[in-house]
Amino acid sequence: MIGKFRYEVGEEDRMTFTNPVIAGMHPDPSVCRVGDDYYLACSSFEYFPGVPIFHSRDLVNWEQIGNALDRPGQLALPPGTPSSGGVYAPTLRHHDGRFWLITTNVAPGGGSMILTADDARGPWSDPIPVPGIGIDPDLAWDDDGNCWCTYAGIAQIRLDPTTGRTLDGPHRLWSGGPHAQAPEAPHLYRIGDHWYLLIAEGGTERGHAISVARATSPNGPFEPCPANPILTHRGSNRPIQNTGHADFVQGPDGSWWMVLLGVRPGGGTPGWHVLGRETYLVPVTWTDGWPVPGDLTPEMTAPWPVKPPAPPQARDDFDDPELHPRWISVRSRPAGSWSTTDRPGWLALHARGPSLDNPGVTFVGRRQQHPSCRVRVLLDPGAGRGGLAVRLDERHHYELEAGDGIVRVTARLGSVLHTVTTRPLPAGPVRLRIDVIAAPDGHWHPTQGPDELHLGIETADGTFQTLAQLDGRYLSTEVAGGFTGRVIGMFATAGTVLFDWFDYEPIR
Ligand code: 6LW
Repeated sequence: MIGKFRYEVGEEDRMTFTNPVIAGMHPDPSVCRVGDDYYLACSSFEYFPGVPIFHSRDLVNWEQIGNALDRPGQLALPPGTPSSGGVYAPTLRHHDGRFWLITTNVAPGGGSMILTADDARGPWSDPIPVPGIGIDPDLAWDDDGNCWCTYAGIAQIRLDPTTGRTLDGPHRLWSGGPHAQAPEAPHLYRIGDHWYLLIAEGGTERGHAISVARATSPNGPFEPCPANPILTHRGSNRPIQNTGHADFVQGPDGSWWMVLLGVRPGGGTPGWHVLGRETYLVPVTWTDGWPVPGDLTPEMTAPWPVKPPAPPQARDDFDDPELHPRWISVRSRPAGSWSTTDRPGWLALHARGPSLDNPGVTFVGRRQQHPSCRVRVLLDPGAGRGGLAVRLDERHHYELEAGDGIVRVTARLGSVLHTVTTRPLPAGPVRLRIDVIAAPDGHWHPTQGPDELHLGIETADGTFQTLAQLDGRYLSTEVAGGFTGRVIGMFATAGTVLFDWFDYEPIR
């Protein structure tokens, strides 16, 4: 039977898929369906552009199609914005023929805001401020046309989404289980005869959990599900931890699913996750009118055909004048700080700050998405200085920096700033390379770190001259704190530095 079905859907189709469905720092997923298309948004914190937007036809393979906050006029992250400040959890909905996105910029001078778009690819509107509400706002409409905005706490207002004006409230709704910390991430849905309020509780760390309550009106009173929390991996030996912050969606076949965040801790105890919080997919069935999530595992099965994932594009050679939406910068990316036309086919970065400790450093990077990966750049430092870095935040980063006749490996670990080694800079453009090697399975030791980073120079024939091997735990969320994961990227710390290409390849 299975064989017959496989034949019918075609040899290239397959039913199994791998979690996470969006790897790397893509937390707080919110999803909506428009016909046969799915769209998903995530948090982005201190990075610009903000709120990555993804598209999928099968809920499994996701392509980044833009960022909702991609103009400086939409998103200000001043230098005083701390790491893990900035843009928190969005909600993405499609209503009345338009996309609606609500999110919160917790940076100084920020606040909650609504954006709309006819096409999720953009352009997205300028933000409509929504004053006076908490983080994690949700939007839901009832049949009378009322728009309900529910946020962390859990509280709710009725608002005019076209002006951001509160029309009613706030009212407290429900705060999850007794003594639960951090009731947050609410999403409100009308499903059948009930309004369901799906929330996260327990904090976004190992205690993270998903609970649900229902009512016959969008304002309650809400009756908690007797099986709460309906999903948590706390205290378990499962490889996916910190599971929470979910959003319901129906698959192409009408079955129910949730997208949610989780992490993959590595190494010994207490376990270090380095890729940030990632987006997972789990099935949901319904019993007595309550949602029952299935097993959340790295290998999953979908009841509809799923194409094998396209191999990640290894090289960006900067031939396109626009940067792909996957490239992110720290707090801002002023027009004068980068160019693909100074030397066509090269990315030119113009320094704004002297080091990666600087909140306004010129940095263009991408999320690390695989536990083991190889990253290489071909860089011409000219008379400037710059290189290749693995960044967790200002106080936690490793980098290779070329300029002033040397290549330097620097490690910044909290208050400690250390030059690990230096080497004379070879003449002409230089290839810098970082291999991230995850700790092997089956060699568990309590003090084993999650991975090792090998930083060095590559010769034209591909020979890797390792200059330093550094323990990855110091670039983990458990050490640095906060909500983010690693970003690997190019930077300039003096003058102008040119990059011909940037390669990112998973190592399996
Ligand atoms: C987000 C909150 C959370 O606003 O973490 O895991 C916060 N959940 O809902 C930052 O991502």
